[in-house]
Amino acid sequence: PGLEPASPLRVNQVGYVPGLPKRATLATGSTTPLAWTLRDSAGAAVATGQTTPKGQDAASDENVHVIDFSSFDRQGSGYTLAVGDAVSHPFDISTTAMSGLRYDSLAFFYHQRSGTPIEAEYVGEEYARPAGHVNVAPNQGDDDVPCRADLDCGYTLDVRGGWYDAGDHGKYVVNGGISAWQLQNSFERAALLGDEAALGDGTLAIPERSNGVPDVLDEARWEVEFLLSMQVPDAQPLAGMAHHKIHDEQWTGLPTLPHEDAQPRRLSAPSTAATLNLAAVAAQASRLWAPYDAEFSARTLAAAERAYAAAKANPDRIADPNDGTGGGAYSDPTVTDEFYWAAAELFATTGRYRADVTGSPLFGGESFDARGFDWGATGALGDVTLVLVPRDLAVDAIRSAIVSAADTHLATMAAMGHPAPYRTADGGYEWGSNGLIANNGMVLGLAYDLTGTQKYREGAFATMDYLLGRNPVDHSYVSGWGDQPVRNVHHRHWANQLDPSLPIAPPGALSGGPNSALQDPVAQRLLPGCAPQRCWVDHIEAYSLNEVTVNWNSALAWLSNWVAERSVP
Ligand code: 9MR
Repeated sequence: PGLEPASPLRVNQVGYVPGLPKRATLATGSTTPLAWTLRDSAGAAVATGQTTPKGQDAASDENVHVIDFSSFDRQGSGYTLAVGDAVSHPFDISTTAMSGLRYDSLAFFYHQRSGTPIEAEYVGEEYARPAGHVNVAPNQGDDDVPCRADLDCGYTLDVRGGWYDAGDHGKYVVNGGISAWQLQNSFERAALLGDEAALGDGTLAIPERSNGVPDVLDEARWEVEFLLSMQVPDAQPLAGMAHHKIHDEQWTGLPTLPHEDAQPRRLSAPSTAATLNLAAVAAQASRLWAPYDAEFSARTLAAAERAYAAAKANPDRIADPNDGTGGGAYSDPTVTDEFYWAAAELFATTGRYRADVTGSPLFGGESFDARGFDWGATGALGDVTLVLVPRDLAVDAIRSAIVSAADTHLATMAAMGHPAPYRTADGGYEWGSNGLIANNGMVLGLAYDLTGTQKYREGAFATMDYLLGRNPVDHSYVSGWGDQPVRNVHHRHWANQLDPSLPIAPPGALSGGPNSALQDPVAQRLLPGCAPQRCWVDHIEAYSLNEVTVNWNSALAWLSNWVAERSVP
């Protein structure tokens, strides 16, 4: 598994869009231009040209050429490119090639729901499963969860619901929070600048699909309700803070479906980062839910304000970086960014908290850099909200920062054989590189939203090209999408590689992607010495480079919604 032959000729295996650049990459020993042919599904040559040699490419450690067939715009499916003996995977040229991806990538979140049965009616028989962690043996249930023994907090919490983070069954406030934020932001952006109806009621296969509320908000609410439940009750020390996470005492093996998990589950200590994350996401939920559910809108705002005040009173409670047994640590030593993000969301919702926004050292677009944002770097999320939501605040510097970050990403991409908007200082790729890439694709998309300048639109689509197959491992990193998609993601249910009676990943799940630090034994065994963009294998046990998580899928969902909308200029 994972060692499928990689074609030296790499394309977006899903499709290209008329009027936009159409580029592929060829790895070859040749240093002079080569002839390429584009064929239609019947095998007839429909366009020809010459490759452009780009020389040695550091990210892939290959000598590469670019094939540019941008001028060919005839819509169709089953196109292939060929150079000599090298043939690409088939692909479409169509304004709707990638349209359905937003719904598959959002479906991921329903699959990950905890505390509820996953019904065949929404996911098909193959992916249906009983409710997890509802106190039915061997589960102990998330309805009455105590703190870790070393905390002795003296109360239990009912923290049913939420999404499982990833291939494991942990629920982590900082990561679930940013993911809910990104789904909510996708809707908010569409409502303010684009096509809100595309994410409206009836667009997703979920139980709430005809309740009069946009489905993407319903899906995010499944997590927001969980976040609220993680708050320390009144009259307790640290009231209003949020517990950092809840997960199993020990790691479980693969496969283990949620309802089969027999491990005791425990709350970790409250943290400042988790508390501010809750404040930010609940404040954002409050303004988005105002037209649909006044009670929930008020409840989320009250929780957000309570959390924000508690974080101010407890500004340096950092989650234990070594607490990685039975669940991920998700420790974040710097919370300046979380303070800024929470203040920005509270300001956008209420008009108050202005001084906390403008007084932050991050105000003015200081959060944008070449790496981008993730669960530990959240300042940019506040900036995105401040530029989108109309308020009486000068945001020119933030807009400029977004646009100049997009320029940095375009410059990075221009120098790469397989362009991706992500670079680390030492040229390596880190755990979750595909999530960072998709988030920087979001920055490119926003730069286009703000300026209308084509190069940013092209950059966002090129980001999708990389994720969907124009990469050195010749795979689409999105399950079910493309001719050679990832299948064996690290997941305790989608474990077909280990148990043929279980399914592979359902369509729309994004693999974590190349990780040159090789942080698991399978990666270390199979990939020694790999070039950064080649440090990937489609193996279920390679968790440091082939896991799925809510935060990477929320980035994919945001970008695929944007791409679907912007496929027509
Ligand atoms: O996405 C997280 C990544 O940034 C960290 O480097 C890595 C190691 O701490 O953990 C990743 O998150 C994992 C989490 O700890 C547990 N659930 C699965 C997550 C994705 O692999």
